[in-house]
Amino acid sequence: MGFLVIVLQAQQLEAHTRLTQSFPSDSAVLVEGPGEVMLTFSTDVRLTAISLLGPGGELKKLGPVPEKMDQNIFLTIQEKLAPGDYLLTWRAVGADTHLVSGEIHFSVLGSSSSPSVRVFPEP
Ligand SMILES: [Cu+2]
Repeated sequence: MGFLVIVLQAQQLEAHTRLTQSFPSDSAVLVEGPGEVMLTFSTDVRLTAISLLGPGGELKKLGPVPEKMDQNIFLTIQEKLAPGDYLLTWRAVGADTHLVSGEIHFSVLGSSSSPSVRVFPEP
């Protein structure tokens, strides 16, 4: 494997594909749940996997993964995201056939700005 990688790198002097921009961005705190996910790469990519995990590890439905290679990848989020923490995980094949992957963490705040306080009944 090591030898193969060296040969490919010698022939491929361009930089490897990387994620240059995303919506939501990593560590973003959003007032409302986003309706879409956008990933922008430095070259065309073919997206091979993407998942969005919500609070409690619940998998959220995303729009169809585009089949053709593109530098900008859009997917719709097919349900309203409740307040909480989310993890978007993606994997793609870059134009140089190298695999790239990443994780984006973001949070959705509640529409009410006051923190929710849980009041338990007195024993
Ligand atoms: Cu590469």
